Amino acid sequence: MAEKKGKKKDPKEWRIDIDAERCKGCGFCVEFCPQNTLAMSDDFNAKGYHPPMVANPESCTYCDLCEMICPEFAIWLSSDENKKDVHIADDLVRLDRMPHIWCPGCGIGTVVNCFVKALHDAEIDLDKTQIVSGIGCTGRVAGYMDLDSYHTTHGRAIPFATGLALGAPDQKVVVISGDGDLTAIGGNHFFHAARRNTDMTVICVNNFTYGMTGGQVTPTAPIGSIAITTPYGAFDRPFNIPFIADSCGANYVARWTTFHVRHLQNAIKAALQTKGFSLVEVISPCPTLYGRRNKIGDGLDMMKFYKEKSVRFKKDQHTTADADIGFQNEIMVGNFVKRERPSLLEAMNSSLKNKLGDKYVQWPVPG
Ligand SMILES: Cc1ncc(C[n+]2csc(CCOP(=O)(O)OP(=O)(O)O)c2C)c(N)n1
Ligand code: SF4
Ligand code: SF4
Ligand SMILES: [Mg+2]
Repeated sequence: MAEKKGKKKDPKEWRIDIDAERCKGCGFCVEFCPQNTLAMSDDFNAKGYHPPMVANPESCTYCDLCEMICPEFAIWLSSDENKKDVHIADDLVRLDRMPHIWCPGCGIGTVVNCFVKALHDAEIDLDKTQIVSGIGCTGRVAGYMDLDSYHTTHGRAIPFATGLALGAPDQKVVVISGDGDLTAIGGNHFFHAARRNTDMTVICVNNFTYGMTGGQVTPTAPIGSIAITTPYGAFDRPFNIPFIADSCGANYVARWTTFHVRHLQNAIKAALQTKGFSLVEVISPCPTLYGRRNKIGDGLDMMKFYKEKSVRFKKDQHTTADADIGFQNEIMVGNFVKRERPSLLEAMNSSLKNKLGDKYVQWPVPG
């Protein structure tokens, strides 16, 4: 049974388990533990990283933030009494395929944790949930999920998902892919899925770069960003993804960073529970190709940067047009839009019913 939020768990029952060999030493768990329970150990694992250790067990409130933030699925809370002795991602992620391909300090694994938690929270039928990715480092997510999943072609995750959403409206369709995949080669599909309000949740992992192919500039890279293709700094106006989704009429739009694991989990849950098109953008570190070149630093430095630079969206003061991201500048985060525009199938049904009357057989719409 799920623990109540904020309720301190009994330390006699709970403990922190660490798979030291899975750890890539990013330091997220140690840095962001609100109780300073963890410390990096002096030991090395077989890969040469320092894993964390439980330095101060009495201080732990068993909040599970370390479990959520660890991109390697290497630390989790266990309890014999509550029959929990596995990682939160154990039932939906193929942990037998770990270590994954993502670099130390990459945020994609953290997004997967938030996604898994949200899938459980949303209480959707996981046997009727379809995960679609394009190509890229983020595109690998589909292959690591232990659900019906599709690793499609670059830029074509949304059209593939559109086919699923129209042909099998009883399924919950989720796209998880990168900023290059969804807004460069796949940008056209993104606009139209949002405009038509096609029933799908899109999670866009925005690391401002083409990670998988060596760090070329993407349409979201802030002006001034150094990439292998913009050695003197990007000069094209970048896309503001929430603004685009909002302008196209998406029913749900949010942006968080990988530092904001709880907000991200809740935003993905809300997106999954929204009919029509929902979009969650996640600003996520690519330390290897963006952080290093742009002198922000490693994954941990990038997470601290997000913590320091994030500003909250306020409905009475801001619109999504204010959510542009400037180079090394503030990042506006929040749940920006919730509206109830008819979905594509609802609009089609009502339009054709209107014209054709009883001759028209209603297409099933997601319940
Ligand atoms: C049609 C096509 N064009 C180009 C590529 C090469 N390619 C593979 S992944 C990728 C970019 C990935 O960037 P993004 O979607 O941002 O994902 P990330 O790796 O950053 O997570 C590119 C250009 C390809 N596989 N197919
Ligand atoms: S967050 Fe995970 S990978 Fe990073 S130091 Fe902690 S256990 Fe290791
Ligand atoms: S290249 Fe960047 S996006 Fe790809 S796994 Fe490494 S850190 Fe992550
Ligand atoms: Mg990218």
